[in-house]
Amino acid sequence: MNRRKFIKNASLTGVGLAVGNSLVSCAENSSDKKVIVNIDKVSLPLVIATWHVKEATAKAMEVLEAGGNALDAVEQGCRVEEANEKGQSVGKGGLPDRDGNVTLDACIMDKHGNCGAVVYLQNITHAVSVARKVMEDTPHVMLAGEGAKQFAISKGFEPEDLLTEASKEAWNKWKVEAKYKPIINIENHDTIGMLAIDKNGDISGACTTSGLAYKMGGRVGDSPIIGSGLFVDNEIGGCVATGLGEEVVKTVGSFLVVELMRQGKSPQEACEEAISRIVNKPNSDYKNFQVGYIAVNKKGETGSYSIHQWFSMTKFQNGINEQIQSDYFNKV
Ligand code: SD4
Repeated sequence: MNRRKFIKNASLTGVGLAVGNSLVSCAENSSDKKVIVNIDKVSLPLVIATWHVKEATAKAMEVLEAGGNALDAVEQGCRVEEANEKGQSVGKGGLPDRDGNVTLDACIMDKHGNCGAVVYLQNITHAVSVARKVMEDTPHVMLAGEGAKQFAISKGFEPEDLLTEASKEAWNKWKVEAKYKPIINIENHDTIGMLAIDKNGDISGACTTSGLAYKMGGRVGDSPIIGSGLFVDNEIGGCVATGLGEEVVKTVGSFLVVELMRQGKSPQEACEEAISRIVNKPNSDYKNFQVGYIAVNKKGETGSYSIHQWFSMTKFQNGINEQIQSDYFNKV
């Protein structure tokens, strides 16, 4: 059975094991026979993340190299950007909503398909860690607003003011015109979405953001919605999204990418197809917004694609931590 068949066979269940330079996956097929899948040339562990976030991927790789699992790696990696006050789209220092409140969305998903999320979380920097606590310490998947904040405090998270002087100043400038319009993001840093495969071949992912700058109070994007901003299936691969969350939610983007990989598409082909679903809608307004996807499959192949230029992925594998410019749809 070759690798493609392995990915295509939705009935397979199994685990991957990194052996030297190859991944051996033991799985059971529908006739309950044990099959051994040799996946050539995969080099584990590996980490990918949206945008230019080398410090975050370096932190995740440090966890993985020390034998840590992919779940710890993505959480620790995302925390680097949440704590970075200069990043104005995530965690502390995130740009506020139009009323001046910084509200965070985050989620996390593990190799078993367990997941946790927080939406409209205020005053807690490490939203991704609160999401993990929701996953591990509650019978729920998602907590919102004040309930999420009180839960975080009960778990020992310290409340703090997330609106930095720089973000307050940017908000004050925005208020002069107060235009409510999504802006195509061509910055080199944004929402962080991260996927990792650990030495055992297991995949986890996380996503954390302050969402659209100057959004309506109460607005929640794709980033904390399992299947939209993030999806992981440990048999197949994972995907995370960035950009205008409303458009990602409408196409359940990350789930779509993983399902396309299940059907045999490479991560690159799957990301391209998911973008084509958005831009080829009748009357799509895609010229006015950005969406980007990154994906990894069980084989350790990666892909990224966006509607517009300037999206990038950071990838750490084989000792190389590099920023890779994404290919994109709108070339005219
Ligand atoms: C959202 N997807 O809240 C996030 C924001 C983002 O690039 O990724 N911006 O819609």
